[in-house]
Amino acid sequence: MRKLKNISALLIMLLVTGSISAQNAKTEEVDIKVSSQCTMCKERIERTLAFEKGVIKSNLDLETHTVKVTYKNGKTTPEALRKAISDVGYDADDVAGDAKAYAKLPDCCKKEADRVDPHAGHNH
Ligand SMILES: [Cu+2]
Repeated sequence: MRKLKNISALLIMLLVTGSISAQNAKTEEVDIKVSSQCTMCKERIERTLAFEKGVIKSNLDLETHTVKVTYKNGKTTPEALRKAISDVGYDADDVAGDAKAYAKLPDCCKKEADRVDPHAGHNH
């Protein structure tokens, strides 16, 4: 009887440590530098990421052009997230934005040099 008790204690310990390490491995956070310009970009990128497999949440800081993404470990990778952002036309770290998608972005979402509006972004 005593032996059985020890075994169940051991099993419980294994279960507890197992679930703790599973929890640690569950989510991951990554900061990705993006070529966002305005709040429309923020919405577009966050929406894109929301539909991406494994993404729990994302928040784009327009001041720092950085999107913080929380994702399920093993369900996606920072590479896949950068690819998803690139697919809608934005640069993501060292991955250049897809040229076709970028061309379709509204003027305000383009980089200053590419804007049609001559009043936008000529500070120099
Ligand atoms: Cu925009």
